[in-house]
Amino acid sequence: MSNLKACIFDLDGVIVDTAVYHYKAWRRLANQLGFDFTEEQNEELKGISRIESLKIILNWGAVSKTEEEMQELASLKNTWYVEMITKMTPKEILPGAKEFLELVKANHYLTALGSASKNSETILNQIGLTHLFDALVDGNKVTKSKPDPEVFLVGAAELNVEPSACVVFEDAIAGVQAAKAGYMKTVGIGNATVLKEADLVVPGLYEMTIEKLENL
Ligand code: B16
Ligand code: MG
Repeated sequence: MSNLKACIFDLDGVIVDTAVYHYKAWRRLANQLGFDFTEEQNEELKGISRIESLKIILNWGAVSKTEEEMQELASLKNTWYVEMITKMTPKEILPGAKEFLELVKANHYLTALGSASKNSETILNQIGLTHLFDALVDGNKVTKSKPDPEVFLVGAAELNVEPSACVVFEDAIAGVQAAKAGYMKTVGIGNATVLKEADLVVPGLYEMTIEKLENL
């Protein structure tokens, strides 16, 4: 018998793919500053907070800005990003995500969101999944970025569950490391070679079952 009581889900890359919108908005900003970056580079920004992402991008363009200018640029990018995510629909839920959330809830597991995004509530409302979460923890509630475990530890605390009774679903290396640092089980969503530190890797939540969960 497994002692797992709760499932904590990352948002971008696990429930929805907002990376495409982040990329469009960051690229628009970079272009305005006179440089460009590739979709491959964009991979490095997954799971990284808004301001940390901006610092990495400015570094790619060899552009230097003051703290105040960086806050303005991050906020400009966010305006463009929000314009796109407020048009999202339930059709954008990744395959199997809604079904797996419903399955774990039907099997009496608690659920939490553990995302770096400050826009997670907007996204969950747009795709109609808010009701499937017992706790929502995102970039508005924590100060330390993944791979720090804070976002997941706050999730466990809000659910009133020991970290060792939680499993985290993550698509980013930094997210898997954060879960490990919090002494939680981890299921990597994506490529097994990239996410080799996870206890189990599946290509998407459509491949997850209660049996796999109990065998972790
Ligand atoms: P925001 P996750 C992360 O979401 C994204 O992967 C990352 O690219 C983004 O910079 C971060 O959220 C912050 O997002 O600008 O909306 O606050 O994967 O942790 O759900
Ligand atoms: Mg992610």
